[in-house]
Amino acid sequence: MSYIKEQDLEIYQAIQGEEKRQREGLELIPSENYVSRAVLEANGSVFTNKYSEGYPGRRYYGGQEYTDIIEQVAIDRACQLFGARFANVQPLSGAPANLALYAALLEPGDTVLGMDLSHGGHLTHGHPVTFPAKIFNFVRYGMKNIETGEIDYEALREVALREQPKIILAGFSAYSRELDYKKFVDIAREVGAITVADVAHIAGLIAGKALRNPFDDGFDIMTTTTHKTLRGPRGGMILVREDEELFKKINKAVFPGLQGGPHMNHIAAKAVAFGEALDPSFQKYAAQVIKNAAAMADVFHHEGIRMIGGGTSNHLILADVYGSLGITGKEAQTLLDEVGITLNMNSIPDDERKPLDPSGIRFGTPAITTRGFTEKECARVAELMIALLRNKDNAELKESITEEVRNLATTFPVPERFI
Ligand code: DSN
Repeated sequence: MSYIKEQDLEIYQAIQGEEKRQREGLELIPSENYVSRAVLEANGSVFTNKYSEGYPGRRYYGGQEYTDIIEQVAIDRACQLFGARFANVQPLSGAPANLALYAALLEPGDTVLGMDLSHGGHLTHGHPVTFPAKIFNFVRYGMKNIETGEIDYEALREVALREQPKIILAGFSAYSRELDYKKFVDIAREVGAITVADVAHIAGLIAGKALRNPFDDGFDIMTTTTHKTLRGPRGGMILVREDEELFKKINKAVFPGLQGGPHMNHIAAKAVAFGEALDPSFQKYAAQVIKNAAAMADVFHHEGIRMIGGGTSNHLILADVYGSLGITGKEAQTLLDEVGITLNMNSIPDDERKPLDPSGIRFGTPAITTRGFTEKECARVAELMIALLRNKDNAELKESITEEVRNLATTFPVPERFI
């Protein structure tokens, strides 16, 4: 950091501040994590200087002897991690990966069947405010029972039979239960649709063999980010189980269809992170993420706080704090921020409140598990959260919670290496 410090104090100080915030607070945003120093080094490497349009062995610029090495290593490791035959590691993030997917497989006006955003789906699965929603026809499925999280597979089948989608999307950003991938595949086969799992949130849990791999049930494609449970740099990726023709279309859609030069520094960092995820220790991490989330959910359940889906089977929890405690998601987010616990406000299904001041909070365990938290500490954090939300005007309690949060953070420092 000595160069930034000398040259640009303002940015140096902001980086230092962010590092301190990450070190001293407890990160519960379920889509965030801490990367290793090795990943940070690769991300900050000289590959940032390089243009590499094309793919390994087929580039449009010279000087590619090292870019080809890192991209091929990233591809091979990604395929090994997820049991895929093909991988494109160039998408800049999850949203561009999904855009490339649509560009590769759809004509304007074609239909995609995806999970309703208000039931846990993602903006890029066709929310009306997004650009793809102007081009393609998105139709929806949701939960049959919000209290158990069970997906309405009968309705999903009916919509599929009626709308004849080209793609059936499984995947979410605020859903806490496992999907029955086999049911998606059976329905897709009936209507001749391509099955795509957007595993952005749970990629690390799949790679770590703690959650079921959609490819094992016959899914055709997975899209993902690389920076959430997978614990890599910010970025995206598209995996194809088997079909080379699908993969060729995806490659063309990513480049030259939508992107120019790939961000080779990010690809180097992806390769390093995938190497870490292939280490046996990563399976322990993935299993612990889920155990820790379950421990937090147990406390919420015991304290009578409503959780959408009734609890969790993955890394995240969506709690209805407005319904259970009379405090809005926004108020809860702010209060928790003030004691050093970061999470995000989130709409709940059929929320009567607006997205910028919703009824819920969404939180999870990927980052605190990276710090070494086990069920015991996670249960304690859940207790502290609830105590604070129940006693928001008690300044003394707030102070003691702030201190306990800081002590937990000091006892479990952010690690620098994972293998
Ligand atoms: N922003 C990501 C999340 O928090 O889930 C999804 O895009």
